[in-house]
Amino acid sequence: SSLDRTAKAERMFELMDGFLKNDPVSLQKDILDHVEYTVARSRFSFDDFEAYQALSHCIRDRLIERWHDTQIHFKRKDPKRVYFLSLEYLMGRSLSNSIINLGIRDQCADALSQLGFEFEVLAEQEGDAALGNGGLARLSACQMDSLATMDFPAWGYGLRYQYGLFRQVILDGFQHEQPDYWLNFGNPWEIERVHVTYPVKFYGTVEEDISNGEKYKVWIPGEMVEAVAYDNPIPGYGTRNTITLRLWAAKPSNQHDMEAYNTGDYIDAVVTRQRAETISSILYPDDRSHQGKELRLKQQYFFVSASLQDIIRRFKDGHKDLNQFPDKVALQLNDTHPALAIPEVMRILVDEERLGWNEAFDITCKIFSFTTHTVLAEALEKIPVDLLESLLPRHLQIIYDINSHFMEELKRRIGLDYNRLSRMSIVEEGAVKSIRMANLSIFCSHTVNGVSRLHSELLQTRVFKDFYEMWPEKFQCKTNGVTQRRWIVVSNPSLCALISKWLGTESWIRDIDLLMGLREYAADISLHQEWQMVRKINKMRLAEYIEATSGLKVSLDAMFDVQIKRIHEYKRQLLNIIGIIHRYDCIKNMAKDDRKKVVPRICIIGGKAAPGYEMAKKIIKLCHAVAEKINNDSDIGDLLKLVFIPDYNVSVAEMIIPGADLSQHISTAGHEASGTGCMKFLMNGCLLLATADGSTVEIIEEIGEDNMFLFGAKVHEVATLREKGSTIKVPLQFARVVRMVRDGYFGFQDYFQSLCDTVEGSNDYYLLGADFESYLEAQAAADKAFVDQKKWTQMSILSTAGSGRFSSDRTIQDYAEQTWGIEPCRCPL
Ligand code: OX2
Repeated sequence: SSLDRTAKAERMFELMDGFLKNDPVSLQKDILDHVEYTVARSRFSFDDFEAYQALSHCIRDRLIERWHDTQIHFKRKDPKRVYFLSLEYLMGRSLSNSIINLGIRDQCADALSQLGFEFEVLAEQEGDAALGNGGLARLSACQMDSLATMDFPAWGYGLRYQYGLFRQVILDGFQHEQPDYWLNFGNPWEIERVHVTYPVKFYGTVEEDISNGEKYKVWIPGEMVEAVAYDNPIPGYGTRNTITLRLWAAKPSNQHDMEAYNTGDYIDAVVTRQRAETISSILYPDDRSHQGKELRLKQQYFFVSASLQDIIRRFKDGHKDLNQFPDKVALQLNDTHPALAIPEVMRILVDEERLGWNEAFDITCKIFSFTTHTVLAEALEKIPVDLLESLLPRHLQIIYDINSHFMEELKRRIGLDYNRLSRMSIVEEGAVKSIRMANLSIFCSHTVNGVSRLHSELLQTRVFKDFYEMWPEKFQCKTNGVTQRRWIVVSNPSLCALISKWLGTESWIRDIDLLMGLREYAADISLHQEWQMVRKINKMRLAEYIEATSGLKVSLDAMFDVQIKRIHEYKRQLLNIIGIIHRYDCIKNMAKDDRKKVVPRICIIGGKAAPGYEMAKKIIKLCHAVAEKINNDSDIGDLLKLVFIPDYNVSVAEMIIPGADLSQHISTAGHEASGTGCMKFLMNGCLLLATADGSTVEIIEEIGEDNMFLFGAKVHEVATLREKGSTIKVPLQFARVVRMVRDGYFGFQDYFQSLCDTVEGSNDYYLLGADFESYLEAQAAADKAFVDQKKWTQMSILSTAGSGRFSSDRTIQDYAEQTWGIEPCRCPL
C-alpha cells in the first residue's frame, strides 16, 4: 500500500546518511572497506593492484550515486534525447578521468598517501578499454565526455567485446597480434544489468499473414540470442550529470530449444549455446574494410536490435503515440556500421506497430542523422545481398522497398538518367550484388555530416556529389574535436596547472575558448621559462618510458619528433622513414664541423597495422630495421635516434603527446577525413609538421601558417600529379634512399622489395616522391626554429592558445543545435 511505501522510504532515508563523502578520511575508510569486502584482501596487507581495485570501486560508488540522480532527473524532465550508436569506443583508462571529473583528485591523492600509496602508481595499474580501432573510436569516447559535461540528455550504445583491439607484440621487428584479455581481472567501471536483456533474432524466413483483413509480414527467425546490458557511467566535469554508455554482450537465449536437452543432444545443445557468445567476442581489428563477413554483420544487427528495443521501451514508458518519436528521440549513426538501424526501425514500425509504409518512413527519416568518417572508397561498407538474405531476410526486403521508393523519387526528379540512377541506387548490381550502406544512410537521414570542412566539401563535390545536388540542405559539417579533460587535465597535469595559473582560472576546462587568453602572454619571458620547464618534465617522463621499453637512452636536448597513429599507406609513415634514412645518410656524409650544426632528433613512431594489411606490416618492419642500423651506429651518436613504441594505445598516447616537440600529420592531401591526433598535440603545445589535409586546414586558420610547418601538394593538385605518374620529377635523394632499402642496406632485402615498388614511378599512388622535396624543406624549417628556443616556445604557446576550436565541446554543441535538436538537462546539485 502507499502507506507502507512511505514508511519504507522514510526508513531508507534514515539509513542512508546522505551521499558518500569525499574528504580524505571518508575516502580512506571506503577504500579499506573495498579492500576487505570487494577485493577480499586484508586491509593490513594489499598491493598496488589491489589498492587500484579498491579505489576504483570506491569511485564507482560515487559515480553510481550521480548516475542515479541524473537518470531520475532525465526521466522527470523527459527531454528529447540523443542516442549515439557506435560499434567502437576507445575509452582507455577510467580511474584518473573519473576522479578528475568528480573533482576529487587532491582528496584521493591525500587519502592514498596516508595509506602509503601513490595515486599515479595506482592509476598505472589499470589496463585500457580498447573497444575500437583508431580515430573513429576515440572520437566517440571524447564525444561521450563532452555530452556528459555539457549536460546533454544522451546515451551511448555499443558492443562489449570480450577481446578488444589486439595487443601488438614486436618480435625481431615484426608485428605479432595477441588477444587483449581486458576483462580477465574484472572491470570495476561497468555494471552488469542482468535484468536488462532483449532477444535478438537471426536467419529464418518471412511469411505473410492476415489480420483484420490486412496483409502483413512475419519474420520467423531461425536463431535467437540474448543481449545483456553492461552500463558504463560517464561522469561530466563540473556537473553532477553522469550519463550511460550501454554496451551489449551476447548470451545464449533462455528460450533455447529445451527439447534438445531432453532428447539426449545435451552436449550439442550446450555447444550451440556457447556459440551465441561469439557474437560479441571480438572486435574486428581493421578500420577500413570488413566486407562480406558474416560475423561482422551479425554483430551489427545484434547491436542495433538490442539498442532499438531498449530505446523504444524507454520511449513507450511515458508515450503512446509513435508519431511523437521524432520529438523525443534523435539517433546518431557513427559511420555506416550501425546503419541496419534504418531497416530495423522500419520493420518495427511497419510489421510490429502496423503503421503504414509512408507514415513509418516519415518517422524514420526524422530521427536519423549520419556522420561519415572517410573518403576512401574501400572503407564504404557494402553488404553482399546473399549474406543479408540469409541472415536478415526481412531486412533485405525492406531495403529493396526503400530503394524502389528512392528510385521512383529520383526518376521523378532527374528522369531516366540510368548512369546516375545506378550510381545512386542503394543496391549495387555487379559481380557481387550488394547493399551500399552509405547510400541507404544518406537517403534515410535528415542530416549528413562530414568530420572537417575539407572532408565535408569533398563529400559534396566528389564522393556523394549526386546526393548533394539532390538534397543540398541535408549536408552539414561538424569538424571533430577532442576533450581537453582527458588530453590536458588528465594527461598533462603540469601544463594544466600552468594554464590555470596564467589565466587566473580553471574555467577553461569547461569553456575552452578561454585558452585564447594565453596569446597575451606569448612573448612573456617568465611564462616561457615555466612553459619550458613543464615541457622538460614531460619529455623526461617520455624518455624514461623509451628507456624502459626499448633500452635506449635519449637526450632531453634533442627534438622529440613523433608520429603515432594507425599504420596506413595514406598516412605515409613511409615518407617519415624515408626522411629519417635521408637524414642519416646526410649526417654520415657530413664533415665533422658541419655535424655541430645538426639539431639532434629522437624520431618516435608508434601504431598498429591491421593484421591482414601486408604493406603496413612491412612499414613496421622497415622502421625497426632502420632503427637497428642508426641506433647502433657509433658514428652518429646522439644526433639521430629512431624508436618504435610498441602497442600504441590511448594510455600510451597520454604519455607521449605531452612530451613531443614536433608531431607529424602527413597524409596525402584529400585522404585523412579529419585527423584528431593533431588536435591533441596542438592543445599540448607541440608544433605540427603537416600537409593541408583534413582538420589541419582549419588549424592553419586558427594559429596561422607561421606557427606550423606545412608542406606538400594541395588537395586540388593531387589528381594532376597522379596523372603525371612516372613523369613527375622525383628528387634524387628520394631515389637514393629507396635504392638503399632495395639494395639491402638495412637487411631483409627480398622482404622490402614490394614495399619499395609502392613508391616508385607511376606506382607511387600516395605521392611520396612528389612531396619529398617540400617535406625536407619543412623539416629543415623545423630544425631552424628549434635552435631558436624563444621562437619555438612562442609558437608552442600560440599552438595551445589557438586550440580551442578543436574541443569536442564545440563539436557537440554544434551537433546539439544543428543536427539533433536537443537541449541541456542539468541535474540539480
Ligand atoms: C577515422 C578517420 O580516418 C579520421 O580521419 C577521423 O579523424 C576519425 O575517423 C574521426 O572522425 N574509421 N576511422 C576513421 O574513419 C573510419 C572509417
